Amino acid sequence: MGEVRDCEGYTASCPPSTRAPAPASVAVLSWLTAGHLACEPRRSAQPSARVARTCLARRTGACMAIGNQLTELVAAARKDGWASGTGKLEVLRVQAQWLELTPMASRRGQSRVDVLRPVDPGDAPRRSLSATYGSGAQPLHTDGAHLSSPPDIVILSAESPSPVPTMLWRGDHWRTPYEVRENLAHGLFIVDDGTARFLAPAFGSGRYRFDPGCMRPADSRARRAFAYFEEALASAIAFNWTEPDQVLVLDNRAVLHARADAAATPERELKRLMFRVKKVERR
Ligand SMILES: O=C(O)CCC(=O)C(=O)O
Ligand SMILES: [Fe+2]
Repeated sequence: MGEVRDCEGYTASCPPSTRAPAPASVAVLSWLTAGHLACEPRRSAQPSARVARTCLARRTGACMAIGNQLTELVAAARKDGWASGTGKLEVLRVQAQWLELTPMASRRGQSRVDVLRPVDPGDAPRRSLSATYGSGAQPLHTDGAHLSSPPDIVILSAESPSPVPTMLWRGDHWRTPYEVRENLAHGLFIVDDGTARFLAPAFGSGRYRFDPGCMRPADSRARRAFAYFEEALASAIAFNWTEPDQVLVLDNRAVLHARADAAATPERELKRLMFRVKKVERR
């Protein structure tokens, strides 16, 4: 039996007491769900009207809310900063099509699935973190900071467990001391992706933007903001990649992340998807 969620939000791999009747068209959808979807307690009684509306049931005649797992992960990440689960990236990628998420590439002309591996500085793209830090520990950063409109949601996934954690730090800008907020909101950085340059603060339009690979301080407030994020690493929380097919969904507006030192694990590999939320609510 594949692990397919039906419109009630259950997966077929749930314990029998919570298992929904097997849907009629599991085979039709098996390519979508060729992997393990986490069996979590159902949080909402009904999937959103949108999911129900866009349910593939319309085409297959069965009632399946394929947007459900990603809907829950994204909603949790937007509330808590991050959320994790288990599943195949290809499945989430398909599910994203049913949500208000626009996929984007980190650099023009690149695939929308990034493969993140430890690389030596000489092999890394210009202005990337790897160009400066190689396979060593990365500093806290947001993804896509070189873009005028960075991704809102980042999904990281690891097919295999890794002993190297991803460090997570969630900022709470409006509870941050006033002087620090001033540095973050008014210190200006030069953002330089190697082709274009522009000035931007580390916090603006309700989101963080920070990446020492492509941003350097242009004034003293930005230098203090830089130091603030360097110190924040000490209070970051380790997310451990302990199981196959783990996924980590990040609110890239509110959370900075960093890979710990991966020099001893050249085989470490994460895949990444990035999205803009079509309707970003104001914070
Ligand atoms: O490998 C990781 O844990 C994260 C890597 C990362 O954040 C990046 O390359 O931008
Ligand atoms: Fe990153």
